[in-house]
Amino acid sequence: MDQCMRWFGPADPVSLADIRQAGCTGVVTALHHIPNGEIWSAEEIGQRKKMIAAAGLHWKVVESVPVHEDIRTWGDGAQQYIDNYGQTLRHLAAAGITVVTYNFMPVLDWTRTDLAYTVADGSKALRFEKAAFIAFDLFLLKRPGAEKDYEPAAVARAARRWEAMSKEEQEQLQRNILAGLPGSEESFTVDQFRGMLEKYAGIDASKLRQHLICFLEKIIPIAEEVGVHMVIHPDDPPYPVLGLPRVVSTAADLGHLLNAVPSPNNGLCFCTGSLGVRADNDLPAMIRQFGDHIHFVHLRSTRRNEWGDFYEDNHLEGDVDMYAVVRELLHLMQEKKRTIAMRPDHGHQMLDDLGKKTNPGYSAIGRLRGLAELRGLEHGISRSL
Ligand code: CS2
Ligand code: MN
Repeated sequence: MDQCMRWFGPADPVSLADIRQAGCTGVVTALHHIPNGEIWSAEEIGQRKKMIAAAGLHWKVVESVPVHEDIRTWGDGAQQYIDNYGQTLRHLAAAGITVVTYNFMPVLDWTRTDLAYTVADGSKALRFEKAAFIAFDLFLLKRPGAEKDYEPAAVARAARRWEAMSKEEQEQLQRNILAGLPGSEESFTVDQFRGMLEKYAGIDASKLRQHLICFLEKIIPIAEEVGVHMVIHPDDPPYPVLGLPRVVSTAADLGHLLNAVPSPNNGLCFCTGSLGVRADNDLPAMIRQFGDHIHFVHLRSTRRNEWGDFYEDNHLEGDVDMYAVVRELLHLMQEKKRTIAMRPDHGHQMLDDLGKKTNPGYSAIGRLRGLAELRGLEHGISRSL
């Protein structure tokens, strides 16, 4: 696989030189300074590309060209934002950047309740705790009708959890959920967030899916014309949250999306960390089923418990069978004679990074550990194939 790391641009505390020393040949990045919905100009793309090349690296994948909320809700600006999106794809393709990641999660991108969960070895991981999340929904957001979404026992646990939290912990929980994690393009106050939820009032899963398909029907022909692979990142976590529908969570979802707009350019970003949260997602089987559409891979593992909580485990531990996943990917690449860009998706904050201000999930050393382990695994498997 093509070893990459995500880089958040010049303001990232992890430098391009760090990424190169980690053993990467490429970076995954985006023009985060351009407001969501605006066209990425050829000049801006060219400048960024040059900066990366000067560090001895390649810009392999864009993650992400964000999809504006007006496209997801099919609001007034949808057509204009789609036109802009198409123009950005043309500019990227002209610069030779041909894998473009996006997601279709309403309002919130990836979501966690705890950004510094201490694991047994003392490093810090990201965690999603169901009781805390439900408590946020019921007692902080006070979303109308929210109780109906949960079992009575889960509501009772959430109430106990909320009572036990200090005011500061409650505020921290709100920030963790609404302030936006690295890579998500938006952050909200509680009031703004309530306003966003209202925009989704009439949008259920089938409506959202329809909007995704309409978007792809307009964008995929352009992607085909200019030679770009559009790759969708799955929902994280892979189920509806806060009453918002999610349509990229399961094998059935992926199958539906690929069948609705059949094209080799309608592709997937296979994120094992997101999909692996569900026990009913058989990851190696999904790679066999959808392999031709996989053009970018995020490797990460989570560990779930009986309550539906999960935390991000070491890359080779947890619920994802990373050996089986990597073996399946190697089979795919060998059979099709192609290589796929891969990045370790997140890592623990550890060692020297514990004393530094880092982007949650995106500190250097934890990802370096993940990458090193994954490379070793790949090397071992490929030698024995
Ligand atoms: C996250 C997301 O799980 C992840 O990979 O870092 O920000 C992800 O990059 C976006 O949802 C992709 O559009
Ligand atoms: Mn991911």
